[in-house]
Amino acid sequence: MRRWNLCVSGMCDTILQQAIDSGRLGSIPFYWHESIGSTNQKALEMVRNGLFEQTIIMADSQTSGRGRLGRSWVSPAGSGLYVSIVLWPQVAPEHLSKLTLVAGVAVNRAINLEATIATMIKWPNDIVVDGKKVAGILAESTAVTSRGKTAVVLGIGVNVTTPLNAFPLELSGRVTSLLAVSGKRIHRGVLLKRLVSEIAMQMELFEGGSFSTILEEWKRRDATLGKRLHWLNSTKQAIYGVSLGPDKDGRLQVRDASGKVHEVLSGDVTLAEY
Ligand code: BT5
Repeated sequence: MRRWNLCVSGMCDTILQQAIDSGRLGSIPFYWHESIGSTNQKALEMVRNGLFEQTIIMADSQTSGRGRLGRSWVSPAGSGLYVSIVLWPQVAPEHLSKLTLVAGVAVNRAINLEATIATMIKWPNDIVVDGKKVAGILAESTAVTSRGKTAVVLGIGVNVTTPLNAFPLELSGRVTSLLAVSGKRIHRGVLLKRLVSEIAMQMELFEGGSFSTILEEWKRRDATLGKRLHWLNSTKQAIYGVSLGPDKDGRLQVRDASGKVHEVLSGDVTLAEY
């Protein structure tokens, strides 16, 4: 129990230890890596190599943890949750882009329940507290596999007990951890178990056609509604406006100064003080 910082002051992360030892979290296959490039990369490779069921890949640390748009995810050992969950969503391919929002609600709920802090979601994938990022989501899908199904790898990173001095200087003041905000040392296994059960619940709603119910909850946690922001559109032109929140399909609506409403499909929005 002394490996991978699974015990702190005599309190051990028995859920994580059991998952490591048994190779399962409940009924779901569980793969643990002490150190890995990226759990998402590994999960995608496993799918390409014939994996066909729901699976969890988790690491104590990542050397090339990744975010969206080629960015990186800082993943120091022993303190963060770095996990990829391979899902096989029973939805038409055009709905897959909504999964980031579905996962956002699940991550938000899991954190609220275990850390008892009210997190908000910055479209599309940042979980924030007082404007500081505490968790991020990276959903990546594979081409249709030989079994005719599409896998989605849901990568989730949460700063659980990550010391704030473990982050590079450029992130200082922009990131935080559950410990820093709540004062609670939550075991990663406890958070993971809750996360997996919240994802199962939201996926059931999503696959049952109730995205609107999920979106309602998402909107109650919208960190940018009514705020000024800007982003680069597909022709790299900066568009400035006010966030109207996501539409029924989860695309962000932004109204510019002329009153024109723009639809943000992907990319990044930056909150602006102007
Ligand atoms: C994300 O991307 O927020 C998605 C992060 C997903 C990470 C998980 S960990 C398990 C799985 N395996 C992987 O390889 N990835 C997933 P994005 O919205 O692009 O945000 C990236 C930006 O967040 C960076 O450019 C930094 O500004 C900031 N950042 C990096 N590391 C951070 C951290 N640990 N906590 C908070 N912010 C961070």
